[in-house]
Amino acid sequence: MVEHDVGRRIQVIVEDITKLDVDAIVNAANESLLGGGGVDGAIHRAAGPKLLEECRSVGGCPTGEARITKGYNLPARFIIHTVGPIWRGGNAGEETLLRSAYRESLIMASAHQCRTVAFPAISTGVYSYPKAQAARVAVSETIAYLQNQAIPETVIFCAFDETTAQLYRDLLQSDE
Ligand code: AR6
Repeated sequence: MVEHDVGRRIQVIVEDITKLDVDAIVNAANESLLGGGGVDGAIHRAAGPKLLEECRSVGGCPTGEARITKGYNLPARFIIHTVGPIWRGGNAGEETLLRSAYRESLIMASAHQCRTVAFPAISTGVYSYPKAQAARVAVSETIAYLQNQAIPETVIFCAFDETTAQLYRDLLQSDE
């Protein structure tokens, strides 16, 4: 299926991602999948201790890949855990790895029939990826994916601050 008007399938919000009642939220995790700070810490706190138990049994996730667990106490049914790259100046394959993190998360969402999936701004916190460059990767990779896939129907970019949300909005507008 080729869908040309994918803009209508992408939303931008400013919200705590743990509050969203969607099929899947994406977690910006680390390779251990055993929790951490930032959005990862917030997701583990909100989902409850059974999430850590399931994550232990998953056995980690290489950078650029994705794994899926249940959502436990979250409104979201699934958590897709992905690992973005640590920013090392831009010449260490960071963009390729960040693209892969978005693409692999979307593939996981499709495989589990997730109609609505929400992404945080992967790698832009503790991992220091420049926010504008990360937003460009997130938007372009998501558009490319949705052009060839009917599921997920809707992708939400869930920013934690207004500045990040505006980066997404500007990119989506200039795409129209
Ligand atoms: N809802 C939505 N976005 C959030 C939330 C939230 N509740 N909390 C933070 N953000 P980060 P990374 C935003 O640091 O850079 C962890 O320790 C935040 O403003 O969470 O990929 C992991 O275990 C930022 O824009 O993830 C890894 O070790 C974005 O989420 C490491 O951090 C991502 O920031 C991963 O670092």
